[in-house]
Amino acid sequence: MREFLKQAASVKPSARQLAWFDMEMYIFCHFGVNTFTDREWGDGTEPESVFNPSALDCDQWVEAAKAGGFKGIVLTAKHHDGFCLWPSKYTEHSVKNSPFKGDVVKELSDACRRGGIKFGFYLSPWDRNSKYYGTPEYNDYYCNQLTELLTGYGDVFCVWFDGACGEGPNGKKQNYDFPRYVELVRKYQPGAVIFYDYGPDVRWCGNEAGTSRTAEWSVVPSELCYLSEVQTGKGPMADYGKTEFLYNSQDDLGSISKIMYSQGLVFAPAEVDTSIKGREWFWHENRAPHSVEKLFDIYVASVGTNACLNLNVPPNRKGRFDDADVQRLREFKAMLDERFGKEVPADIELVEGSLPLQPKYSIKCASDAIVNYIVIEEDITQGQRVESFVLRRYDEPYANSFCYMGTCIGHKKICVLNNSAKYATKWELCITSARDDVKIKSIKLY
Ligand code: FUL
Repeated sequence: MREFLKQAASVKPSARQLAWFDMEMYIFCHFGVNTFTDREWGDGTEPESVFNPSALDCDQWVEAAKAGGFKGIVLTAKHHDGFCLWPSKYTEHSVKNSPFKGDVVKELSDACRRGGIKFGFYLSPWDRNSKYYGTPEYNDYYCNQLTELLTGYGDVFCVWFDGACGEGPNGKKQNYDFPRYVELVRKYQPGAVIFYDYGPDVRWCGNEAGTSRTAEWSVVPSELCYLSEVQTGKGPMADYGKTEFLYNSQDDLGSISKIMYSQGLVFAPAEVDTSIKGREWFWHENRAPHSVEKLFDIYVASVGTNACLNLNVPPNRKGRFDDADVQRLREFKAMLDERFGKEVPADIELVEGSLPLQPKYSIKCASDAIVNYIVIEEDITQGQRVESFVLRRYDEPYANSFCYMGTCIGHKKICVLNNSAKYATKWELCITSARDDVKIKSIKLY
């Protein structure tokens, strides 16, 4: 077991995953025929003439994303309805036959470059318009479109594959050739992370509500993320049981009790994708954005729980973000700056004699300080190692009382202190279990 846990502790992210983790937040844009038909899933019969943004302004999207602190935008280049936002050579069902005539993918990728943020795209494998869907030719069609997007629009940071697989116009379902799609992305955009429900680089967190699980492991069994690179041997119990029934919305994907049955482990961190308003992805009339407090909770549940946040902001029929959404993004950034803009100075020391797998850190700050958040980061270039930790306060009269119990740390863990704990001035952070020598990158107080 010890040997296997050491292997589990040293499952490492790729350079593209590290760059993605550092972005922390990016914007999702669902835009297409549904924007004009008031639907969430088009059926592929929408005439091209419905797509007609009257004042498309991708620079406005980029400025709004930046004002909210977001580092990139992922655009639905094609949703399930099959309508392409770029003039693809391989179909007539695109912007080229709409009154708009332009190329939204080009407008946005250029605007992102101008604005200094990253560009990514979503290309739905499910296509309810293509006559090829449900036949082997569809995989060629899909790869041709993927190649157009990978080669025509500069650097791409993320290719987002939707796991949805329904029937096409002829009533058939498609077997998607994911290994081939992955190979194409690696060939033309080696720096891009690939999102899909099950990895390879980024996996779905399992819900669209803006939450993640208590223990969000980046290191998970290869049975869950079968397209990711396997970095270990099999678990010590793999000959006696299986983890093959893992599903991405299950509560526990990566604790010791799960990984010990695995055939091998991969590094596949989670993305939390959710919408700035309601549960819908496309623009609809009269939808107010979530409150800024709710967006903050989503931030803590995603970025603060070892995941990245992909926040959907739907462009409207003009081709602009709603003013209310832009305003909310600004307020969100102001709240992040107010809450995390300035560290509370603290003395942090490794407690002498603590064990390598159970290190303790003493944390002290000035007597008049108020600490709302303690933010801990592991050095994930060395892998994800901490299984559990506690924060205890040490000032009288509360000496030795628990104020926070946590599981994973990983890229970033934001511990929200309760009303009484925030007035403490002495704490101890105790790692209570880890898979190998713990490598903490930073402990910060806000
Ligand atoms: C799902 C789709 O069916 C939704 O329309 C949306 O695009 C969401 C992000 O992924 O699978």
